[in-house]
Order: sequence, then C-alpha cells, then structure tokens
Amino acid sequence: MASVYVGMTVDILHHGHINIIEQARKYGDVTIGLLSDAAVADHKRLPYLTYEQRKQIVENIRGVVKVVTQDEWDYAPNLLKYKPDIMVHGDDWLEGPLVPYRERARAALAEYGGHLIEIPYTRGVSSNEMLGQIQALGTTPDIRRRTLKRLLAVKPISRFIEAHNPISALIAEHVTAQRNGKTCQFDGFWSSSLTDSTARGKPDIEAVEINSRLSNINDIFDVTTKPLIMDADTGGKLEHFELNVRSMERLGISATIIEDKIGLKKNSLFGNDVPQLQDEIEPFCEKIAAGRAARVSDDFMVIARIESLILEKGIADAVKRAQAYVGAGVDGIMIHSRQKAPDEVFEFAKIFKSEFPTIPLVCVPTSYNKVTEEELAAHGFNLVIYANHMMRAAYPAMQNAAMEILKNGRTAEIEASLMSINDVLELIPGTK
Ligand code: SPV
Ligand code: MG
Repeated sequence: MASVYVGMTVDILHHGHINIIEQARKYGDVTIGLLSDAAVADHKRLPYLTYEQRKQIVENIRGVVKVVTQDEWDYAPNLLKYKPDIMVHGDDWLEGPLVPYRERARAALAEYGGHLIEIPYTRGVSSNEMLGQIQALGTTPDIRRRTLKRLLAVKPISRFIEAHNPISALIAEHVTAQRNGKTCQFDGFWSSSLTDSTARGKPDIEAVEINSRLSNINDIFDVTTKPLIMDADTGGKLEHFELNVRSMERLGISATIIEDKIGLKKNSLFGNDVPQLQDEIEPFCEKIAAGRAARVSDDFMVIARIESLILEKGIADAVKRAQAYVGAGVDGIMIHSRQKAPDEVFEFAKIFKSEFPTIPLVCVPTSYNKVTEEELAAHGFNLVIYANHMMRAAYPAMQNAAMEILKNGRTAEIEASLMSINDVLELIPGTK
C-alpha cells in the first residue's frame, strides 16, 4: 500500500474533512498530520478543542491509519520526515495565503520523489465560517478561563489589548492584520484600572468599585469569546482579595494582576512624581498565597506586578521581590517600567528567566513603545499587554468630531472620518 499524508487542524469537524479523507484513502494508507496547538496559534486563533481532544476525534475516523503531530504550519518538515508516497490537499491552496506553503510542500515532495494530489475543495463548507457561528454562540466561563494557560503553553508571546467596554472588546476580538505572511490577531483582553476609571470620568485610584468593574466585564463577556486578564490594582485588603478572586474566577476571567503597592494607589506611569508606597515583601506574599488558596480551579492565575523599577528602587530589589513572590506560589510576574527604552526590563528578564524559565513573564510597554513583540519574546517575555490604546484611540476622535460639529454647525465635514452606519451594523450582529 502507498502511504498518503493529509495535514489537518480539525477543530470543528465537518463533511469537508471526511470527503478529503475518503478521497485520500483511495490512494493508500492515510496518515493525518494533525497540526499542534502551537502550529495553529502561530497563524490563527487557538483551536477551541485541545490537541488531545482533536487527536481523539481524528483517530476514530474511518480510513485513518495513523495520526502524527505536525508541529508547524508548513507541511515540508513532516513530508521530509515521513516521506509519504503521496500528499493529498484540497485545491483551495492554489490561490491566496497558502500558495507559498504549497510551493514548499511541492519542493519537499520533489526532493524524494513524492506526489501531490489536489482534490476539489468541498463547496459550501468552511471552517472559518463555522468559527464565526461558534463565536456567535459564545463560550463558557470554564473554556474562556483556561484559554490563557493554553496560550502561554504554545505561543512564544501572547498579545492582550485593553478593552474598557463591549464595543472596544468586540473590535479587539475580531480585528486581524497580515504581518510577515501571517494573520495576526489579539489573543485576549486587558481590563485596565486606568481605562475603566477614565471611562467613568474618575481618577485611577481604586475608586471604581469592583462590582462596577465586574459588571462591565460581564457585559464584555456577553459579546466576546477571548480570555481576559483583570488589573486588580493592589488587590485591596487580603480578605477582600480572597472574595474577589472567587468572583473573577466564576465570571470566567483567566488571571488577575495585583501590584505591590499600598495606601492610596496612583497610576504607575507617574512614578515618583506623585507619592506612592510599595508594600513590604511579606504581606504581599501573604496576599498572593491567599488569592491562590481562594481559587476553585488551577486555571485561574494570580500574577504579581513588581513596581520596584517604577519607584526607582533598582533591579536588585525587583529580583529579590520576584524570588519571594515565586516562593509564595505566584503564577506569573509582571515587571513594569516607565522608561523610554526597554533596557531595564530586559535586564530584569535575563536574570528572572535564568532562574525561573517556566514562570510566565508579562510586560506593559506603554512608554518603551518602540520595542517589538519579537524582541520582547527573544528576551523571555511571554505576554505583552497594550494597556490603554483602545481608549486613547477613541477619545481624541470623539473630541475632534464634537469640535468640528461646533465649528461648522453641521456634520458633513466629519462624515468621512466616521464609522459608517453599515459598518456599525456589521460590527454588532443582530442589529439589522
Ligand atoms: C492599567 O492599565 O491600569 C495599568 C497599567 O495598571 S499602567 O497604567 O501602566 O499602570
Ligand atoms: Mg492599573
């Protein structure tokens, strides 16, 4: 029997997959190259089903003799490794973004004398369309919550963006862009104390009470499916933090980040320009441990944010605190800085990662904004948070619109810079 290779993701199993396997088995014994979560997450949204769940499904499809892991979006490495006589693929890759992958697969097959068979793509079915339907159906708190840990396990660096209301979250949920031949999207949302406070016209001093913030997140969760990390400021009193962890976890929030400050909290980007106090190590460790003990599931993460660099206490203080917080069981560390260059967070990352290579490291590059995700990943960061950019993008546009209406006594002048009513209808399903 000839050996036949078919690469697949199989998140949402449909008759298109069955058709292709039915066709493939006419040529020989079918091996499915099942794309790993990492391979998919590099190009698309993380699959809803885990690799193990997807594998279980595929192994039980008639005609599948073997399942191997395809660790890359590119088929070529597996073709060269397994050297199947035949590779079968749908003809949907004759045009569009998959063309370079087709070329690489052809070159790999040519290297050892394998053959490519392209079969007509099954009409009227598309995983992408189905994905849209799943998004319309929504998700559950459990599935949403555990997505962050899955992302951290497979992506070199995950990217989260601030969302301060459902419409900003909807934009963050759906927006995609092409970069280096890959489709990029945001992996999840940051519920920022700064932008949640600003949206309510209040200063960022822990004045917006937790129930108001959770209610806002609940509204965001009504219309989105991606995971969310909540900025819980200092975490408040230990006893309150324990209760709040329960509420956050129940809602489906994936992680909370608490900062090691005490007293009247001021926004970190002010640094020592305003009076701010850092907590002692011991009580903050107790708060971390209490928050973790309050969780019901292991999926919810308590991440500690170190403010030593913000308060100009130096790298050694930041490292000492990181060691203590890890000792208290923390699930991740965020190192914050308000420098214009990333040098000090890179220095911290180097020391931290050499001691704790598996503990997720988070950064918020608001001030050192020239650094790229690739550079951050290369220096050991696992998660980047764009902490306030949706808010800062929206309000100047509103201010300008309001001013132009006043100036002109009508709206014609600003129409071209506004979202069209059709785009509004497109963004909000069910409006029409
Ligand atoms: C926030 O977004 O509220 C943060 C990050 O805590 S920062 O504003 O940089 O302090
Ligand atoms: Mg904050």
